[in-house]
Amino acid sequence: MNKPTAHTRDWIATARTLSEALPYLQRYDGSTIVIKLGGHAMGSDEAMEQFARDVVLMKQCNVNPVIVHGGGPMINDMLKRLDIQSEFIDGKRVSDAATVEVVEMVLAGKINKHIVQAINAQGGKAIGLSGKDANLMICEKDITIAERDGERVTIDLGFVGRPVEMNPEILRSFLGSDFIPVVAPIGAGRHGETFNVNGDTAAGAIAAAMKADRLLLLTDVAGVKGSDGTVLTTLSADQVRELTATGVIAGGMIPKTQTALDAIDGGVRAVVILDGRAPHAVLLELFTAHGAGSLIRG
Ligand code: X2W
Repeated sequence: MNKPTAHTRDWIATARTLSEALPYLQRYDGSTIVIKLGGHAMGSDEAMEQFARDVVLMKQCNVNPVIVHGGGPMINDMLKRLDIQSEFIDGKRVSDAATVEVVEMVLAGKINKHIVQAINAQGGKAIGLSGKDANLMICEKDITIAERDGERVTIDLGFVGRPVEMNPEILRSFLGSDFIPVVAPIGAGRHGETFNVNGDTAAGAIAAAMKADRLLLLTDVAGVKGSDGTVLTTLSADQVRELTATGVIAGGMIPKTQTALDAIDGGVRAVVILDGRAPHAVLLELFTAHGAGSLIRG
C-alpha cells in the first residue's frame, strides 16, 4: 500500500469524523429538534448559509428540525427607518399597535422568507409559518409585574403575547416528510389581535408542545457560565435554579435559562444554550462527542 501523504491523511480524518458520527446519527434518528435562531446569531450571509446547510444535513439524516427565529436587531432597524421609538422592559419590546404591525412584517415577512430561501438554496424544502398559521400559538396579553422603587407594579407592554394554547398538529404533519418548518414568533389573539412573542418564549412553547428531544437556543454567548467564569457544559435544572438564586446566572441569560426550565417542565428532554456564531454549532452539538455550549436537563 502507498504511504499516506498529508493530503490523503486529511481525507482519512474527514472519513473518521463521519464514521464517529454514527452513534449520534443513530441516537437522533427520527427525533425532533427545535432550534431557536436569534437575530444576533444570524450575523453574516455566510453564517446563514452554513446554518441552512447544517439544517438540511440534519433533515437528510432523518432528524426533524423545527426552526423558530427571532430578529430583534432587524426589527430595531426597521422601526428606526420608520421613526417609531421602541423600548424594552425586562427583555420584552413594548409593542403598541404601530409597533406590532412592523414586528409582524419584519418577522413573518422579511426574516422568515430569508431563512426559508437560505434553506431551500441548500436543497432543503423549507416552509415559512407564523404562530398564526393553523392556530399554532394562541396568545393572551403578557402581564408583566415588576418592582419599581420597592413597589410591585403591573406594566402594560401592549401587544406582547404569552402563549396560552398550542396547536402543533401543523408541525407534526411535517414529521418524517421532506419539509422543514420555519416559524416566526407571532401569536394570534382570541379576539383577532396580533401578538409579538419573544423568540425564546415561542421556541420553548413549541418545543414543549412537540415534546422535542432537544431545544437548541442559538445565541451570541458561549453558554451558561459558572462562578469562575468558565462555561458549564452540563447542568441540572436544580443547578440552574441555585445559580440563579445566588446571582451567578444574571441579566440576559435569565430569560434563556427560564425558557429552558419551562421547556423541560413541559416535557422537552434537554435544552442546549450555545453560540450560534460558532461555525457548525448545531452539527458540533448533535453529531460529535465534543458538544457545544451548556446542556440543561431535568
Ligand atoms: C421580540 C421578538 C423578536 C425576538 C422583539 O420584538 O424583539 C419581544 O420582545 P431575538 O433576535 O430572538 O431577540 N419580541 C416581545 O425575540 O428576537
